[in-house]
Amino acid sequence: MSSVGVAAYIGLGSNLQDPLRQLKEAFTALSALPESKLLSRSSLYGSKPMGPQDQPDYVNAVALLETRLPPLQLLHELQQIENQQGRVRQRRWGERTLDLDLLLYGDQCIDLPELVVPHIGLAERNFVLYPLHEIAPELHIPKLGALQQLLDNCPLDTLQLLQTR
Ligand code: ROI
Repeated sequence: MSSVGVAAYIGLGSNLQDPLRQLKEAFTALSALPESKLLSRSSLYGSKPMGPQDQPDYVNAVALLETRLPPLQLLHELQQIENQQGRVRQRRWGERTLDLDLLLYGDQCIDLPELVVPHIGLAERNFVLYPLHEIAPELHIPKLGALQQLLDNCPLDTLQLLQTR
């Protein structure tokens, strides 16, 4: 990538069809996105489902991209990766093969029908905050403040480190 892009943070989650493999393949796909560079990736974490409890545990992680893609184009690329990896989502708040959430796009606040950034629910999700903190401890999040502060108010609970970087 030639000129400097925007720092975009992507949340990864899977609880179907070999979640560890899903996330590793997703990191590979993210590293091949046009106009973008994969700058950093967190460890892989195991987490109990938020939502219905009668579904498998999740594997979660966060990636940092530097990108020159505009937000909606990046969203579209993320959806394509989800689909390429045979995304199935059986029910709302239920199990899924691969979720790629655009968590943050620089310091921008985006409020569109198809995209809300910062991602809704970010402050309550330990499976997002802890991996994010691992790769960006000093991060400030638009409208929400210092990541460290959010972490202090979000218990580690059942989140566990599965595989370090
Ligand atoms: N729960 C966990 N632990 N991890 C996720 O990535 C995740 N994703 C979701 C819902 C169904 C809200 N629950 C989750 O979309």
